[in-house]
Amino acid sequence: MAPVPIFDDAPPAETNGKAQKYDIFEDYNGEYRFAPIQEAQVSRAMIKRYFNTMYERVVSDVVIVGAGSAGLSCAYRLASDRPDLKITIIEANVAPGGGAWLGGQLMTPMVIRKPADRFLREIGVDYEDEGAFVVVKHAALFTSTLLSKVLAMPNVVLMNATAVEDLIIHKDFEGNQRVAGVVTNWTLVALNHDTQSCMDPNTITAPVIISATGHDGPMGAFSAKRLVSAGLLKELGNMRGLDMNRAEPAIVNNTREVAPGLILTGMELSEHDGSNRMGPTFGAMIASGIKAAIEATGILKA
Ligand code: AHZ
Repeated sequence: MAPVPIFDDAPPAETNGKAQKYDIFEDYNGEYRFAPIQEAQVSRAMIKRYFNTMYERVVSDVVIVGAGSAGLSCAYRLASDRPDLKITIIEANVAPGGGAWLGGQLMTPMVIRKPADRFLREIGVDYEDEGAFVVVKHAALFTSTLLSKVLAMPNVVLMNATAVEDLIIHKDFEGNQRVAGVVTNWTLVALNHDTQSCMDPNTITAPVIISATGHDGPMGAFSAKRLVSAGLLKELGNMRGLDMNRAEPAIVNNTREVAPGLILTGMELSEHDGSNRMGPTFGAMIASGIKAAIEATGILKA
């Protein structure tokens, strides 16, 4: 069988200085013709970029775990303030966005209390003003706009369908422990450790980890729970009942480095601290994400 020629990249647009003529044609009356391609080119185009990115991001400046409303707000602010940082977001789900594709109880409008509405103007999301709070007509408008802005930032990498399944915890000469990175695996692998063996994970080291994995659930509150089993936290506070007026300021004002090298933001913090949940109001997720970005900048400067 004749060998199949394999190109490393797409066919060059120019050959020997002359524009290559492809039989392409953008016509919607039955004559639409694509530039030629080989299946191997498609695979290589993806593999090369994905694994080059993975290779490069093994050492990151900041890892954000979880791309829900808190994680994405954090990524937006941090990447805007510090375009020099390599910010790597790890999201367990195929679809980033966490619970912010709906406003609450499977309903589409999203409520955001003032003054967090300023963030909506910053990212260009329209809303209706109800006085003390604003309403975005569809939560997906907020999430997709924020996600598109975060992904367009050159210093941000998002690896979705990838779960953080452990923390890297180093000990210095004085015996102090510090979170120094995350252990990752493709989520489908992470979910199958009970059925298959030898599926060892990968590592990403970074001086700052920001965990935004939400409240307890199949994977939620991951880092807070790991702090307990690793002996860095005595016990979880466990999220308390719903109280919007207590919950939102508590989450924002308590967003902090809870263990050396690890910042918690969003609802994960309620599990760590034992603070209330707020239900379907998202201002605290935005403001907590922004505060986590400010905290991270402070740690990196110190
Ligand atoms: O898939 C999770 C989701 O997208 C992801 N995640 C969880 N564990 C992970 C792990 N590795 C990687 N081990 C992981 N990713 O983290 C994201 C969390 O998003 P979320 O929307 O659940 O949390 P949030 O804190 O950004 O927003 C919470 C929104 C809530 S819950 C609530 C209430 O229950 O009262 N109220 C609000 C506003």
